[in-house]
Amino acid sequence: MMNQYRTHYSKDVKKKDYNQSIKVAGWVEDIRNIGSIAFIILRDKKGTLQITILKKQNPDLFKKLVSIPRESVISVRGLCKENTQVRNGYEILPDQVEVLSYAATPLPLGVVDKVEAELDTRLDNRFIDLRKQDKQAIFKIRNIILAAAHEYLRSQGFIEVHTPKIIASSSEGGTNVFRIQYFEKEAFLAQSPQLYKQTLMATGLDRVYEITWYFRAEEHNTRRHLNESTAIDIEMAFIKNEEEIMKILERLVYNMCKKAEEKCRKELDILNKQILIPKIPIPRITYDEVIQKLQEKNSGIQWGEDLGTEDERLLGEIMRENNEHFYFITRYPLETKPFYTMPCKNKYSRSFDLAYNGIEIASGGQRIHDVRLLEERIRRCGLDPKDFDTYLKTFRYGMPPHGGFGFGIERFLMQLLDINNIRECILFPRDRTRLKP
Ligand code: AMO
Repeated sequence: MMNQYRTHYSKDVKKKDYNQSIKVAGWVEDIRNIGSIAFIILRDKKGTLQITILKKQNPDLFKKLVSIPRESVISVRGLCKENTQVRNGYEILPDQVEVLSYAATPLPLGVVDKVEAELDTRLDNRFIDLRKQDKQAIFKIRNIILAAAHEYLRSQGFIEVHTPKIIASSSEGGTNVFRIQYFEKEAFLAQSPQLYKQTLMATGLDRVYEITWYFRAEEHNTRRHLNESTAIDIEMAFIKNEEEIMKILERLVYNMCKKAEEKCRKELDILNKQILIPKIPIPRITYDEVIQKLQEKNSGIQWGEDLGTEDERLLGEIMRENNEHFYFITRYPLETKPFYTMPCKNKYSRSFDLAYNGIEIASGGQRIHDVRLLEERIRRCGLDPKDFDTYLKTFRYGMPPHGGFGFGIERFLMQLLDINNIRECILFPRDRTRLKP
C-alpha cells in the first residue's frame, strides 16, 4: 500500500511515528492562512490530517503551500509531531511538498461546503461528490453487504455465475426492454438473468447466484427506479415450494444486515444511521390479506390489481404500526406475474415479494417446469412461444422443479440507510434523462 508518495495514511499514524519523518499524500481539503502560520487539511482514503507551517521557518515552502488550490493532490514529507490540540493528536511539519496534480478553480462542486448542492449538480460532478465521507460511506456499506451475500450464498452451496446481458428475447416479457442493434439482428439488453438462471437448473448445478445488471427502459423518472440497476439473483432446483426460497432470502437479508452492523460502525456513524436487523422468520402475509388491509384503510385497490406506489406505502405504514419493517407478500394473482411463475389453485401463483418499509426490495417464486404449461402461459401473456425457443428447449430434456428470486441492491440500500433517492445508492445512475457521467 505504501509507496514513494506516502508512508502513512492519516489514521494509521501511531505514537511510535512521533518525532519521525513520514510521508503523507492526498487532496488539499482546506487551507487556513493566518499570516505567520498556515494550517493545511489533507484528506486521504482514511480521513484527514493537519499540516502546520510557520512562515518564518521556511518562507518559500510557506508561499508554495498556501497558494495550492483546494482539492489539488499533494505529497508531503515532514516531521510528525504530537499535538493533543489537533485532530488525530498529531500534526505534520513539512520540509518537502510535491504537487502531483493541480485542481482548476473554481471547483464545480465543493467537498466540505455546509450547504449541500442539488442532486443533479452533485451527480454531474460525481467524482467530486464521492470525495465526501458520507457519500463514500454508502458504497463502503454496499461493499460489505455484497461480501456478506457472497459468503452466505456460498455457505449454502450456491455457485456464482455470469449470464449474457445481450440477449435475443426479453427476459421479463414486459415492454420495458432496451432494443439494440446486434450486427444484422435486433437484440435486447437483459432485464434480468431470469431465463438463463432457469436454464442452468437443467444442468445439475442446482444452486446458482449472480450479482448482476438489470437494464430496464422504464419511462418514468421516480425516486426508486433506475434504468440500469443491480441485483442479487438466485435460482435453486429440487424445491417443493416457494417457502424454501423465502427461507434463503430472509437469511440472506439477515446476514447482510448483521454484517453491516458489525463491520460498518464508522460509516453508520458518519451517516447517523442504525441498522435494523430483521426478525426471522419474516412475517408472511397473503395478497388477499393485503387487499383487505388496504381496503379497510380506504384504498381504492381492487382484487387482481398490482400494488401501486401509494398502496405499497400505505401497507408499509400499516405494518409499521405492528412494528414490522420487513414482510413477505405471498400468493399474488397469477395474472399480475410474469409467464414463468408457477400457478397455484387456478387464480393464484407461487410467488412472493419482499418489502421493506413500504418498498418492494425483492421478488421471486417457484417457476413452471412443465414445458406444456409454460408454453400455454407464454401465449396467455400475449407472447409468442417461438420467441422463446431456446429457453423452452431446456425444459424438454429433464428439468427439475425450481425457483428463485431477484433482490434489488440499490432498493435495499436505500431502505436500509433510509435514503430518499435511489440514485444515491449507485455510483453513476442511469435514469430517463441521465446518460452521463
Ligand atoms: P423484479 O422485476 O420484481 O423481478 O425485480 C427484482 C427486484 O429488482 C429490483 N428492481 C429495480 N430496482 C431499481 N430500479 C428498477 N428499475 C428495478 N427493477 C427491479 C427491485 C425488485 O424487487 N426475474 C424476477 C426475479 C425472480 O423472480 O427471480 C425479476 O426481475 O428490488
